[in-house]
Amino acid sequence: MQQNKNMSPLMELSASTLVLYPASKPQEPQEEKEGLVFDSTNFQGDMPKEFLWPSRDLVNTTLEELKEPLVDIGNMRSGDEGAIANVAELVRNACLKHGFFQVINHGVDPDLIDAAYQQLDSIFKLPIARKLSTKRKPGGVSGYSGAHADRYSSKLPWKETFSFLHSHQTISNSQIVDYFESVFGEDLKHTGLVYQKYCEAMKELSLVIMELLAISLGVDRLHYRNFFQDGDSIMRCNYYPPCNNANVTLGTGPHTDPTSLTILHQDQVGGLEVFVDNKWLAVRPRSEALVVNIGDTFMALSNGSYKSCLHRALVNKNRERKSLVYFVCPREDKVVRPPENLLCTNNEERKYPDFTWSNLFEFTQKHYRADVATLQSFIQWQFNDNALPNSSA
Ligand SMILES: O=C(O)CCC(=O)C(=O)O
Repeated sequence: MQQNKNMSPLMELSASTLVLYPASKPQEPQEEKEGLVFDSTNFQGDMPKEFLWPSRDLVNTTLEELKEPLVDIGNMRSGDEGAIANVAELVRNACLKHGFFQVINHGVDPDLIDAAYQQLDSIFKLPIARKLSTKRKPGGVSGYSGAHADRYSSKLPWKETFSFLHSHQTISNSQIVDYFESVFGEDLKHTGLVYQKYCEAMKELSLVIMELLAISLGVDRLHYRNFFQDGDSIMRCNYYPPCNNANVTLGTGPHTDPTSLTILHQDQVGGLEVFVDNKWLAVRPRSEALVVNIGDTFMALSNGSYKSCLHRALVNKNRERKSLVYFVCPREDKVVRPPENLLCTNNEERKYPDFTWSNLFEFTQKHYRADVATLQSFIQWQFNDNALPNSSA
């Protein structure tokens, strides 16, 4: 892959983050592992070594909360340009610093959010064999994963996940219902229907957030909306069982999201934390709000000015925890590059070369466990001529 002559050397990570979190090296694709089956009720005695995390990752939360802005996104519907400029400024400041904010008045029906939580039980309370029959294939997006034990053999996250694709291009309004029926049969058709509606609502909201991000960056208001209009997003349901040894493990280890934008709802248990100013800060659960954060791909689309920040999720000794996560992604073959007028207005050099989401996704699924340096490692790996054959524009 040729380096763009207008591009500066790879962006530096902040020194303090690097000290705590050195990047790992890209690996050859791993064979699918059999081995451990995650049934949390069997692991409440001595913690199996696979779930132990190094002390640097377990560094205690400071009990301080992140001071992320609460953004009234209802203003985007009001047409009040002054109010829109004010919320865009809040978003800009948060994204320049750590990339996290919460949105309120988002227009997603609270009953739909409740229903999405209820349906989590329909999946995760199934017998283990039934869940394993829908197991995510190596390198794939959709299906069940128990502690990612089929991919990794150490630092396993204390959680179960169920993920599925939400393609924005598909005209059919039953793609998720169809997926649920195909893996679970008729029983979970209603569950599929709930997530179908939930994903449609997330897609609509994400496009409004894209407009707000464009305004906040001073680029054409529709630029990112148009870019993501035909995206291939991913929905993930996270279930964190209670854990007797909550102090030696993590529900989700420290990572940045390789995707573009994440829209998350967490239940009232709490546990999401963000690494800012060299400390772990808690994101306060707010039932009426959705947590939004910038991922690596949007960081590239903003030419590095908006931050994709390290975060993790703790587990709880006594209470199960659930979260609903919608990862907004571009269409897989779209070329990721910042808008020209962003570069011209700021007279900036390119911080990252062109890439496609499909290549970055494949890198994270086959060669690299997402951490603080995923994007830098991916770009280095592409420079070393490991571009995958489908990297067409
Ligand atoms: O459950 C949470 O609060 C965080 C989940 C997360 O970061 C992820 O699924 O990538």
